[in-house]
Amino acid sequence: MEHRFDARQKTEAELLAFQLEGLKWTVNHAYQHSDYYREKFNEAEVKPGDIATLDDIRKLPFTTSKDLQEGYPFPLRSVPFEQIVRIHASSGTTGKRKVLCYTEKDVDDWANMFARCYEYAGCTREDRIQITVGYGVWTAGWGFQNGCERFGAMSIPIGPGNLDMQCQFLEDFQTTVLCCTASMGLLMAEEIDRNNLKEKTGLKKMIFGAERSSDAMRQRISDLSGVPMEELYDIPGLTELYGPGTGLDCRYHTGIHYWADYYILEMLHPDTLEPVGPGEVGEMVVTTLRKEAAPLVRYRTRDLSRIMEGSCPCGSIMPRHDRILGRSDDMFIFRAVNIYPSHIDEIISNSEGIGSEYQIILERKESGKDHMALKVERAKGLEAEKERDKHIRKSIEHSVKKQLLVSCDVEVVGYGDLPRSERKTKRVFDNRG
Ligand code: DLL
Repeated sequence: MEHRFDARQKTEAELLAFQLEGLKWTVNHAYQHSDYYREKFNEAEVKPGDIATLDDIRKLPFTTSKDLQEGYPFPLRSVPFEQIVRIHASSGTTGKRKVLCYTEKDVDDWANMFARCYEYAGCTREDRIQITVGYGVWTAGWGFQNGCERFGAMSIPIGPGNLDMQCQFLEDFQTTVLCCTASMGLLMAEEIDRNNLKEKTGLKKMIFGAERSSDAMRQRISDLSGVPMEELYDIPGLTELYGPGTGLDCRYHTGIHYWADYYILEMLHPDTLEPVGPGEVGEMVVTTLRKEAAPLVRYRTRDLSRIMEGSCPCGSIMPRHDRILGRSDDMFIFRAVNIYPSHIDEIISNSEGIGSEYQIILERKESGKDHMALKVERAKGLEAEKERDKHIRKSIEHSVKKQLLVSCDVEVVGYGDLPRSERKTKRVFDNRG
């Protein structure tokens, strides 16, 4: 297939040279046009002229979400207002929203970057792409929409909710690609199954992201929707870095190819901020190469992943990172053990007789002791049965104890009893005050 939106650079050396040019441009642009960056660079005693190699990125100071919040409402702005054509804000519900502004070129670059995602997912212009993520100030709907139009497939811009209409559109328009959050993917798959639509739709692929999805969740989505596992594509993205579409796992699923001609990705230890070793988990720190309105210089995303080594059978020179494993701020400390929700994902994915949804509820007892409850759903089609439920409970409690070295109480609830979301699902409830 012709790759219209792939990077122009054809070798790694060309890509690195392009990155160096972009890095120099960004540092110069930010220094010249943003008071915020100029001050930060001055404090760190670094000038644009000090960037001569890609390694010189390490001379640059970090940018954090706190900087974005302090600069509200137009943080990192590096162009005059008359050049800003749009703003977006993160879905975050805590503190001030992160607001990012875009020039016409930023919007255009993002559409090209996103069109590449459809290309890597093996879409064609014959595809009919139903977009069920939110439109509005959130980047999601706009990202999938503009990318789809740029790519040239037919878009069906429905947004979230309205499951009846979603299913009717799937059937009437013979949608071939469904774009959603992972949570909405599960909801839609359950709805397809409930309405016996598997045979009636032409659904071939699903592209979902905005949150982590466990292996168990992807397997359920595939089983219920009839879309094969190989055709489920994980798409990452964040408001600060344009929005969705910063990479995609191609059909070989060897990791997420990230668009290294748009940004540099460093994988750093979250405490020391030094590069982690090859293949080790670190925090993703990104520096943009051509973003005008709100460039990012060493922006700490808090997302954790690792660089995948070797090459992908698809032949792309775009480097890969693993799926996003969690966020450093998702971690909770329970009885002195650091636990990530992804640890629980893994245990759930390897347990029999249960569905993919769960909730972790942390409480502090009057005695002052912390308590962890884990709610899981019985697998679809299984009735409550005392002995079986007890076996499920005990086996998950045992796995948690063995793998995380802490105790928890498992409760088995009916299939579909835990809340479903059309956006991002909250699964950890820390009520310890
Ligand atoms: O969630 C953009 C997006 C929309 C991506 C739709 C993909 C699909 P924010 O609301 O700014 O933007 O949230 C960004 O969500 O830092 C990650 O922690 C998390 N995230 C996004 N995609 C994934 C993914 C959008 N595929 C934050 N896997 C990021 C895991 C993800 N986490």
